[in-house]
Amino acid sequence: MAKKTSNKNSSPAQQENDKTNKLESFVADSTGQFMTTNHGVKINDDQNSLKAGDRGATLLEDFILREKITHFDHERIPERVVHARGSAAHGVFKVYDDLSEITKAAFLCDTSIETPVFVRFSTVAGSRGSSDLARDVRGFAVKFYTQEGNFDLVGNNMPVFFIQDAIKFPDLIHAVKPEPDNEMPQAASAHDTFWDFISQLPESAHMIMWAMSDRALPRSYRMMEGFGVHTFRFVNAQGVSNFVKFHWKPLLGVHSVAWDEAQNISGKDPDFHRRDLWDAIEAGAFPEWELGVQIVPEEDEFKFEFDLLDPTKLIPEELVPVQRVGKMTLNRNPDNFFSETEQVAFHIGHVVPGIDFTNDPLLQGRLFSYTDTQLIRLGGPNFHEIPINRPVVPVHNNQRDGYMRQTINRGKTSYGPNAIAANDPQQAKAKEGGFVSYNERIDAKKIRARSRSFFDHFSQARLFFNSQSDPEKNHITDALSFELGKVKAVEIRERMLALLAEIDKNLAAEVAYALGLHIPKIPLKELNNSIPADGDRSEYASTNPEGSLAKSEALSMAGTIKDTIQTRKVAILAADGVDEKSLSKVKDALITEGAVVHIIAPKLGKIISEGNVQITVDESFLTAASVLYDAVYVPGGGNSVATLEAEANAVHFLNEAFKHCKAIAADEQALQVLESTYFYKKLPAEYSKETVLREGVLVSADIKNLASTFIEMIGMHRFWERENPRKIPA
Ligand code: HDD
Repeated sequence: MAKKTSNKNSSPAQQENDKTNKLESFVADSTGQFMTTNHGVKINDDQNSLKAGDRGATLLEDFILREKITHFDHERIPERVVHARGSAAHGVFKVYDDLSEITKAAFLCDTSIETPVFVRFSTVAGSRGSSDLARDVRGFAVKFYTQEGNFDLVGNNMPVFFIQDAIKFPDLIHAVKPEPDNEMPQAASAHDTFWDFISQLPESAHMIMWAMSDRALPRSYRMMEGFGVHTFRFVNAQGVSNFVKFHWKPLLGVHSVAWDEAQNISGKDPDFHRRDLWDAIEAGAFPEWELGVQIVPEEDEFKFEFDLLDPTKLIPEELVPVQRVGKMTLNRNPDNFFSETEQVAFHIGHVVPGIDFTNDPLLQGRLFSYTDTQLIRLGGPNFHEIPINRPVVPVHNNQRDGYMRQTINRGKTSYGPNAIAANDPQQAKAKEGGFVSYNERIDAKKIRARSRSFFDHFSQARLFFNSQSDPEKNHITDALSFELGKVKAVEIRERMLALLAEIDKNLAAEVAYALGLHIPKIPLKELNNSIPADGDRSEYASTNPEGSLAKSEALSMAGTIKDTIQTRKVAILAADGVDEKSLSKVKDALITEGAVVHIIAPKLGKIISEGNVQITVDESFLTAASVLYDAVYVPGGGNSVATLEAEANAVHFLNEAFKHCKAIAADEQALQVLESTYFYKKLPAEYSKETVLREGVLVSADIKNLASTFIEMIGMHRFWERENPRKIPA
């Protein structure tokens, strides 16, 4: 007999809130249920179609077959034109203090309100099935289900953008997407059309620095910053407006992987970021970010060297500090990828009273694009009725009909004014929560143009580059050398070199060296080909002022949070005959600090320790790869060490971990395994704690101290400094 079961997953990671409770009425769980048709008729045979005789033709009458195949034939919807590849989670947001002085948005004014959120992270260029580890910008879109309606903060993990005007967005995306004749390459900007476009668009210089930096290769979605990019407005109850830039600051710090590693992960586990987010939430290690705001009073609009409306500029934190005003915690995985993650519809125009727009021309164009794209993607104007998109407050919009309408609106009137229904639904006064647009004064001629205040294309690109640590700078040089190295047309490479020379002569020279080219001298006015037909080239020339700020610490990842190993993945390499104490002491210490530890052995099943203890193996060398871990430990035990030393996969594991600058530790008894690697002889002869913390390789007989130093090392994430001086083949 079919039995009714609760459709709530019993995992401790499941957390309820207003939104998830509302979603519950749409959830179906087939546990213990009979199979039915779409119309509720119980199905007796789902294995065979209805035929005229045993071997006969299938009958048109078979409604069960027809219904099943028809639904299957219609299962796909268009993927997002950008940000197609993504993953999402539910959570909550809470403000720390009452912000009513600067905004009347209720969810930011009351510290007792817990606002449900749904957050989707994504890459931009790749299609739905592409690798998580592409070198790309990451989307960071947050839907706040507030008591005043939905507010969507649709941002990226980089604070600026490639273009200044939305009219160039289709060009940018056409250039970066696979080339139209052969649909190659997938999820990669390293091809001619992208750099052809970029090389003629100096306004992209700043964003290119970010996109070529380690920010484009996050270790985890949980270790990325997020940015609203545009300057928005906060408006308080008195109608006073302040400009605001939104930030998300991850509590695990901002960390990345190496490019070679990213390429390997794309093969070993293309779902790496998706899995990482899912696993952390399932394990109860809930990802957290603080919401930050930079506030600029209206009267300071023109006090900066750049235009606040220009989306290729950030406000350095040295000029306007980021105030941390609240915390977001992701605490529940979706029940169904398609229904939630795929069907969620974000829109920069979803704002609530207290939050408003500015005239940033990129923002203004986005205000059109997002609804428009949902119409084609989700199939009609009722996409707001899809469960994940519904606000937690009632909707009374006087709209009717359209494909897939779900709401059954009662009554005769869907217009206003109406007398029949006493003008219901009523308009809300501002004090009743009605949205009133900010009363910005506009006094201007209609003109198709770019403001001169948008023409400094290089000073912040240089500020970003100069703010990077040496390893970060090297990574930018390598990334550009790789990307432009994949470009076939020499003139595109040369134009890029000229652009790079405007940012930093050394950077341009190093990339030129890698490309075997010289930097051409192209005057600033020749660099920009993004000019109207009647435009005068000189008038569209970029400016390149020095910029008064030499460096901004916040732009580098070097100074990020490095004192936690929460959720870091550590591999312990072992075989039969391992010293169980050496293994367990380190393993337990790591787990106590919140790390995830896997024992990797030549084969799956159990290994037997020196002292005859059975130890469960998590992965074999066949299924695991060093690129999927943050650190490696090799415990002692004579036979285990001898096996690992002779096991090419174990030695490769260590070599690769070293190449990618990860923390490596070994019990002194396991020294000979390390001696079989390429890197061991490259380490400095004199070794001290300082050397360990610089080089990230530790060998010790004192397991207790080894464990605590190893934890310190893993917290540092990567030892980028050793990357170039100690290059090894792996
Ligand atoms: Fe966009 C999706 C972020 C400029 C047009 N965008 C999309 C997503 C993110 C961003 C995170 C994925 C949302 C999700 O997970 O469903 N987009 C940005 C940022 C931009 C930006 C930070 C610049 C500051 N976008 C931008 C412009 C346009 C668009 C200038 C068009 C004129 N974006 C879209 C879109 C998408 C989209 C075509 C595709 C799928 C969707 O909207 O829902 O409308």
